[in-house]
Amino acid sequence: MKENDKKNSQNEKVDKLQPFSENGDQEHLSTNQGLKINDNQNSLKAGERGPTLLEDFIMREKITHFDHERIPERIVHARGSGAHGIFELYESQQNYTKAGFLTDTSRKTPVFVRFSTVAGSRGSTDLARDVRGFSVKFYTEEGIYDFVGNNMPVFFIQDAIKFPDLIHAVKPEPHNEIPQAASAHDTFWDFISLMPESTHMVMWLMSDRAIPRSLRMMEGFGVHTFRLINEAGASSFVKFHWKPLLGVHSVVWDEAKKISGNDPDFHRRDLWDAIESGTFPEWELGLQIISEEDEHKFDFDILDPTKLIPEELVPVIPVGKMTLNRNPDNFFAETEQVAFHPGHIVPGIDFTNDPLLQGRLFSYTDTQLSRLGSPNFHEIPINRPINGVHNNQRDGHMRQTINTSKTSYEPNSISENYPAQAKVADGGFSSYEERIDARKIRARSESFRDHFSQAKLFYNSQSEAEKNHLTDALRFELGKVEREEIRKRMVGILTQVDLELASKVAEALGLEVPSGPEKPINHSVPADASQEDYESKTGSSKIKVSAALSMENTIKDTIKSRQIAVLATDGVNSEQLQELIKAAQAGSAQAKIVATHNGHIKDDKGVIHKVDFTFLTTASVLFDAVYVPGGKLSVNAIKAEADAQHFVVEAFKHCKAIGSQAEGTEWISQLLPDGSNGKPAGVITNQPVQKFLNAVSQHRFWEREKKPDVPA
Ligand code: HDE
Repeated sequence: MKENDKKNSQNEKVDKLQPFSENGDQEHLSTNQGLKINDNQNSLKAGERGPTLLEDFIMREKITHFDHERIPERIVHARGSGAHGIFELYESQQNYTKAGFLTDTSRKTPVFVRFSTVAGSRGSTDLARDVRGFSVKFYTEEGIYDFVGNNMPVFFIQDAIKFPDLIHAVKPEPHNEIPQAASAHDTFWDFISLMPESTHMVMWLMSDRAIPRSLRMMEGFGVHTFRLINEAGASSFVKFHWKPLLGVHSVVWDEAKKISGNDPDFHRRDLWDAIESGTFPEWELGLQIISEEDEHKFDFDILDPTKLIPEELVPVIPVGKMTLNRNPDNFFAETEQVAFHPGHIVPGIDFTNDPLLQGRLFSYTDTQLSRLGSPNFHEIPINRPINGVHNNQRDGHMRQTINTSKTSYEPNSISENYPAQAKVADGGFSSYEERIDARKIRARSESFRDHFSQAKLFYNSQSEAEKNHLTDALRFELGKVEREEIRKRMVGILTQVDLELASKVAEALGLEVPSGPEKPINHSVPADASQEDYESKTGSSKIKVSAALSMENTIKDTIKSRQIAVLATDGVNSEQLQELIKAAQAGSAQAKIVATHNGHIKDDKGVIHKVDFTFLTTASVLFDAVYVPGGKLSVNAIKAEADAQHFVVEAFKHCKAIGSQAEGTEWISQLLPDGSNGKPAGVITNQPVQKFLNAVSQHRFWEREKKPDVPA
C-alpha cells in the first residue's frame, strides 16, 4: 500500500479499488498476454534496413492499443478534476429521511467528487467564465447515491427539452468552432436574449461566482427540489447545499484571463496541491427542508429550477461534513471514467416533478452508453458500489463479472428464486407514491412564468464591487457579440432587472440608454400557443435582499492554503524572510520565494533558501498576496526587473494584500498609488507580520478597485 492509502485506510471504496490497481514496480515489461518483452526499441524487420514485418505482434499490440486510447469526452462538463474523500454526519436526520448516510452518525461514507466546467473541451482552461459542475458519488451501504449539482443554485432553462438548444448555443459556433470555453459570442447571447427564463441564471453567470478562486472555495447546489422520505413513508421537499469551510471566493475577470495563459490548470493544480499538502478541502452539507403542506406557500414554484429558496425563508441546516483527502491514482481510470447520474438514489431520497430533473433522469445513462461504450459501465472500478450487485442482467461489451448462477431470470425455481426482491423493511427501494391526476399535455405551468423577480433579488443582494463586476462582465460579453439586434434585445431584458444596470451596459455598447423597462419577448413558445400564455412576468418577491447571495458575507477568517509570493533574492533580510515563512506555515498558508534567478538564494545572514519561482516562471495572478522583505541587495536586484514591478502593481490592481518591510517598503511606496485617504487598504507596510496575514485572510480589498485604476 502507498503511504497515502495507509492514511485513509478507513475508506472502504479506496480499499476496494486496490485489487484493480497495477504499478509495475520491480516487474519486467510485458505484453497484454503476460509475455516478457526483450526489445522495446526496435520493430521486427527483414534485415537491418528492411521493411517491418506484419508478424511483429509486439509492435502491433502496442500501436493498436495506442490508436484506441481516446474515448469521447463528455458532451458537457468535459473538463473536470476529481478527488476521493469521506462524508460524516453530525446528527441523524431520521425525522426527514431513512437514508443510511443521513441517519447513521457512526458511518464514514466514502465519496468521489468531480468538479468541472461546462462548455469547454477536456483540454480547455480552468478559468473560463462558466458554471462549475459539483458531483459527489456517495458509496453508501445501500448503494450509490449521486449528487450531481452545480456551483450555482438555479439553471438557464425550465424544461429538459431545451437543453440541447442551450448547449448548442453556448458551445463554439458550428462553422469555425470558435470560441473555445467562452459564452462571449453571438449564438449564446442570441439564444439567451430570446429566452427570458434564463435571466436569473445569467445574473449568476455574469457574477464572480463564474470565476472561482478555487474549486475548494465554491458552493454546491442540487438545483432541483428533491424529496426526502422517512421510515414512516412521509415525504418532505429538500434543496441540497454544500458550503465550503474556506468561504466562497472568486478572482476578477482581468485575472481570470491572465491565469488562463499563465496556468490553464490553475484549479486542477490547486485542488491537487491542497490535498497533497494535507490541507484537505472541506464542505458542510446543508438541507433546506420544506414540508409537503408548504409546497404552494411561496411566491414562486418550488418545481421551477430557475428559482432558489431564499435562506431567509427556509434556513439551511448543516447536517454533515465532506472532506477530500486523497488524490486519484490515475486520471483516466477514475476522474474520466466516473459516471454520475441524478437517478442514482437510495431509499430515503426521491425525485420531484421538476421538468428539468425529469429529463436528466433519462440523459445520464444514455450518455454513458456512448461515452463509455457499454451497458457494463457500472463495472468500471470507480463506478462499482461498495455493496454487491446481484441481478439477472447479463453479457454485453466488456463484461467483467462471471455470474456463476445457473439462472438469469426471475421468477425461477432452479436457484430458489435468488437473487430475490427485498421487502421495504429489508432495504428494498419503493418509489414515493405521489398522487397524479392530470391530462397528458405539452405545456409550461403558469407558476413558472415569473422570469425576473429572482434575477432582481440576486442583483440587489450584491455588494457594490460585485455589482460593478457583474456590469463589466455584461459589457465584455455583449461587447464581443457582433450582431447589434442581439445586444439590443439583451439590454431590453436587463431593463427588467435593473434600469441602472441596463443603462450602464447600453452606454458601453454605444446603444440608446433605455428610459424604462422594456417588455421582453419570450420566444420559447409552441407554434400554436398564444404569446400571452407564455409571457414573461415580474412577480413580487417578498424577499428583496438575501445576504447569502453575496460573497461579501462569506467566511474570511483563515489563510489556510493561501499562496503568498515572497519577492526575495540574494541579500534578503534573514529575519524578515524567515518570520514570514514561519507565520505562514503556522496558518497552513504557502509562502513561495520568487527570485531573480532559479536555484537557491543566500540571505544577509548567509542562510540558504530554495527558490520556488522566478519572475519568468510565475506571475502575480497565481498568488493571493505579495510580501517584500527588506535587505538592500535583494530589493535593489528585484526592483531592477520590470517583471517584478509589474508583479506588485498587478497584485495591487487585483486588490490583493501586499506587505513589506524596510527597503521593501521604500520600493513599493514608489510603485503604488497612495490612495485618496492615506495608505491604500490592504497594503501593510512595516507592520508585524500577523497584520499582513490578517489582511491575506480578507481575500481582497475591493474598496481599492479602480481608485485610481493602475495600468497592469
Ligand atoms: Fe447535466 N449532463 N444535464 N446538469 N451535468 C451531464 O452526463 C443534462 C444539468 C451536471 O462530473 C452529462 O455524464 C441534461 C443541471 C454535472 O461527470 C449529460 C440536462 C445540472 C455534470 C447531462 C442537464 C447538471 C453533468 C454529460 C437538462 C445541475 C458532470 C456527461 C435537463 C443540477 C458530471 C455525463 C460529471 C453532465 C445532461 C442539466 C449538472 C449529457 C439533459 C440542471 C455536474 O447526461
